[in-house]
Amino acid sequence: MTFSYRRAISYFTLIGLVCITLALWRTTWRPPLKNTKPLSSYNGAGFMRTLILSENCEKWIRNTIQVPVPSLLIDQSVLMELQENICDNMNFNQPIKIAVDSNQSTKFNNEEYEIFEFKNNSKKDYLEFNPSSESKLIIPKNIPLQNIGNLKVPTQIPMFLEFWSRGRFMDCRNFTMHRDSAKRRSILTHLKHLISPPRTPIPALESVEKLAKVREEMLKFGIFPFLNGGTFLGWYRECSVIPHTTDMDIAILAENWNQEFSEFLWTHNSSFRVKRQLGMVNDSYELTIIPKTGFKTPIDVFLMYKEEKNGKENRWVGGLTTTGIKYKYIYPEYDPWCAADLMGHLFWVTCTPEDKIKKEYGPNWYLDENSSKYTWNAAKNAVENGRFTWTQMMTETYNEYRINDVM
Ligand SMILES: *[C@@H]1O[C@H](CO)[C@@H](O)[C@H](O)[C@H]1NC(C)=O
Ligand SMILES: *[C@@H]1O[C@H](CO)[C@@H](O)[C@H](O)[C@H]1NC(C)=O
Ligand SMILES: *[C@@H]1O[C@H](CO)[C@@H](O)[C@H](O)[C@H]1NC(C)=O
Ligand SMILES: *[C@@H]1O[C@H](CO)[C@@H](O)[C@H](O)[C@H]1NC(C)=O
Ligand SMILES: *[C@@H]1O[C@H](CO)[C@@H](O)[C@H](O)[C@H]1NC(C)=O
Ligand SMILES: CC(=O)N[C@H]1CO[C@H](CO)[C@@H](O)[C@@H]1O
Repeated sequence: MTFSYRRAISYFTLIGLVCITLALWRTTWRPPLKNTKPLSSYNGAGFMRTLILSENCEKWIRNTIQVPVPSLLIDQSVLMELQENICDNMNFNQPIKIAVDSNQSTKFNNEEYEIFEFKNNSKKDYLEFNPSSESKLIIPKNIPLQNIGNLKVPTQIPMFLEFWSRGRFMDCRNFTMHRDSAKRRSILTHLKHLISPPRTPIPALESVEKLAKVREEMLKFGIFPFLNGGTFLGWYRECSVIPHTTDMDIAILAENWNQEFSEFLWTHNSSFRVKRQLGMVNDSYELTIIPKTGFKTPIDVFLMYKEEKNGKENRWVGGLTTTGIKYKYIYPEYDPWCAADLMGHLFWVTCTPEDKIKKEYGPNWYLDENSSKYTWNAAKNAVENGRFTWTQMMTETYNEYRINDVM
């Protein structure tokens, strides 16, 4: 009797140990680090084309659009015709739309033009149209232009038109946050920090500058990133970066992805390099890139996929644990067609920010409490989504690179 009793105890202890080991393995196992590939040189094959205006088009512009002060051509129908670069049969029965820097003291009026004003603030990386009106519109400042007389003509026309259609300005809320001071933190939190020190928060301004640099590099490939996750929450709630965040998040609609950009990241020509690649381009793809300058802010880039559900179009981004479990963060109908200011830099955002934030962070999104304890797979809109196999994790879907701190 005693004997079998003992046996049962050791048996259960063994099972217990196995369970604990399995549970630990499930959360802590990760595929080994991989060595980086040597960087090559980028040949420019994937860059957006810049138009060189034909002689005919140049002549047409010189003859038709003579402006007394420096002006920017913003007329969509004229630009679409110029994109053909033929200009044999130019006929416009509306006044041509041009824009003039609001600091111009020479005002002019002419029935042939519809004149808009823009503000070119040296502290911002964007131009602001209709600055004083409700329908403010902002576009990146760094646009290739060709000067013809006083007229500046955009020469990446499809890109310029996209800027225009994504330009509606969205304001942030600028809530004043009441944050826990270090003193008020619980003993438990202190203990936790002793065992696993929290990652160092990122410096806001420099991080935003790097993020703007990523946007510039992506635009060379026609990719339009938009703010996502904690970076998006910080922008909307605080017009800033949440002080306790440790990385930046942006997303790209999957159909807007250009594989050339990831080629580019493996060259000397990018200011960033790949620290980690998760998933596959068609499933739960995520890149973590870091600036080559040694500045530590990691930037997470997510692809946002489309799916049909009950006749409705949903969007989702993936998440992946080190052991291969996939998550889906679901957003019904994503609409990243608006533009925002984050510390002087332009970023695209959803036109319905509050709606999206409530989906992800719940009704108490405006409290800091939740976001400081936030773990990535606790989002309100996250569901499990199958898993990658061990072989996939070892070879393809979890590549974290061994990168020396000194580069
Ligand atoms: C990439 O950088 C190399 C030098 O590091 C330069 O020769 C080459 O022109 C650059 N490529 C592009 C597309 O700018
Ligand atoms: C207007 O601002 C631009 C730069 O934004 C500057 O180059 C130009 O000289 C200014 N013009 C006047 C009249 O101040
Ligand atoms: C905006 O101002 C900068 C100088 O601050 C100037 O180089 C640039 O050409 C201006 N852009 C336009 C569209 O006027
Ligand atoms: C947010 O509010 C603070 C003070 O209340 C102000 O200084 C700051 O300019 C505001 N930021 C934005 C982007 O509106
Ligand atoms: C993604 O592509 C791979 C082949 O590269 C294929 O095996 C896999 O089924 C695809 N996944 C999805 C979700 O379409
Ligand atoms: C997920 C989470 O932590 N939710 C909490 C957010 O904050 C409110 C109010 O403080 C709590 O009631 C939630 O449980």
